[in-house]
Amino acid sequence: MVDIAQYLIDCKFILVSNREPYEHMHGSHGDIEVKQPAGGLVTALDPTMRRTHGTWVAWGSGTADHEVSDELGRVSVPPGEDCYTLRRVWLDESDVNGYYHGFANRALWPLCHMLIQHFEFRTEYWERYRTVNLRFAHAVADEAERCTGRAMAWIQDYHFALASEYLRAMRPSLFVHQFWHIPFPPADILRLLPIGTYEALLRGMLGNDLIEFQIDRYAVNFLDCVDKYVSEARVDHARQTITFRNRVVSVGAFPISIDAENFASMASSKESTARVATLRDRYARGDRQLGVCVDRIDYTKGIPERIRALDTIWEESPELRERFTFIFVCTPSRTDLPAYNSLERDVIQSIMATNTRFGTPDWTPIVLINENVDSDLLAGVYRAADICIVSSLQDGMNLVAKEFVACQVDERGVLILSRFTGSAEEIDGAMLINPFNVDGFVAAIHAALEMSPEERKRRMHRMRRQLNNSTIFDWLGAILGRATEIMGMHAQPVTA
Ligand code: ADQ
Repeated sequence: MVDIAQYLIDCKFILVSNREPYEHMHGSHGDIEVKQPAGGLVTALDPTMRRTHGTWVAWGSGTADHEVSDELGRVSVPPGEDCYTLRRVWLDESDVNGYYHGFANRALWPLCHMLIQHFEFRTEYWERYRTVNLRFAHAVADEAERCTGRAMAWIQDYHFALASEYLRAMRPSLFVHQFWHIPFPPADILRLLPIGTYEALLRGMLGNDLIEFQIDRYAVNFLDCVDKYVSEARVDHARQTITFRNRVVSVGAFPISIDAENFASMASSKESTARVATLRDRYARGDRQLGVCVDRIDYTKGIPERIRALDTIWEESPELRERFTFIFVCTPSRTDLPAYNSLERDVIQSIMATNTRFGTPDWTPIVLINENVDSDLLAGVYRAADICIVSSLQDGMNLVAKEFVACQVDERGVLILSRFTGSAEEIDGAMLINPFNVDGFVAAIHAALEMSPEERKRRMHRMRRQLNNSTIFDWLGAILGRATEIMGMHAQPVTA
């Protein structure tokens, strides 16, 4: 494993994200519980923060967060170990509605995924987004102020497109970089924001010294947008740099990954092995096969398109009824937004309709697990499956595809993967689909079901090898390596 801390010697590390790594919640007996949200980012960055004793700035969203933090919102974490500082930024209901549910999730999220039928802009959302970005910038500047040596701020995601510009005005010499987890749209889509807003968004992002995207295409889209809409910026497309306000901003592709070893070991545990045997005995005896998919219920993930493809295959090929079962693991997401609620209702109704149409007393075509599942349970389901379908309409990377590959320790499964995911540009060995093309999607499921064990093994083996050479630690090492390299160049005296 790459020792990430090596990049941060003598440099205070300030991480910024919307979600916090530890949430203090009021328990049912008047006590306070600490929750660590599941998810790759926290899992990967928490050990780095522990070792580097940095500061993590995030929205204090827990019901008991106020009680355990000081007057500046600071608290030492992990509780009892006190390795690093969590600096909480407080948001009231209007902030959350405008900044988070509003501009971030109703405007930027659909726009970046090019699903413009969901795009909604309100001036109030934008104003709150600006206010909250400014509040975060103040918190980061204050944290940087506390250290005597160098400091580096690393901002996560589309919630903070403006924070780096504000920070730059407060602390001109602070090194600031940002990882953009979702796609970046082409110029014709970005301009659906009001005139003035999309230029402000781009100028905001140009407050960074380095902007990291998942794949090169998103970086290219960003450079094109800056070229078209920020008249005072000079874009060098070949070098992927932008000269802006006498500074050079670098842009690049840094595909995120997972802790592949950890997933493989969860999938190989004694409990998982027993779970795999039970699942296969129930769903994949003889020539029957088991399919799986795992998602947050989000309109970007192509869930209705997937149900339609399965429905079509059982409709058109009656001989395949009872021959394969699909486990749908989907967790409700962003339930404060109407589009997400109605999608969840539609997904449940269509699964019930498919099950009613084709199910028999002995066979349920789609087994729905509508909840958040522990990752060790997930690892067992991934390992047991013969097929995994990822059918996103657009997706920055998609970690489910990588988790499935990591957990396929028996190398029996086929990955059917949307060509509109970042993963599709990285993983070589999946069956690529266009989820909008019903017949192509159905043909891919047919081909996957019929693929020989040798071919499956060959493809899966290749994908596993690639994944093991490109884990989340390689991703972190590549980003911090590039950031410290640029930081070093900034520190050198300029010679005429
Ligand atoms: P997401 O849109 O959330 O992430 P994805 O990359 O697939 O998409 O990550 C989802 C994570 O949630 C996976 O780790 C998965 O295991 C987990 N998950 C999903 N459903 C679950 C369930 N029912 N129970 C338990 N866990 C579940 C955003 C971008 C992606 C990008 C990531 C990381 O949209 O494109 O890959 O950030 O940068």
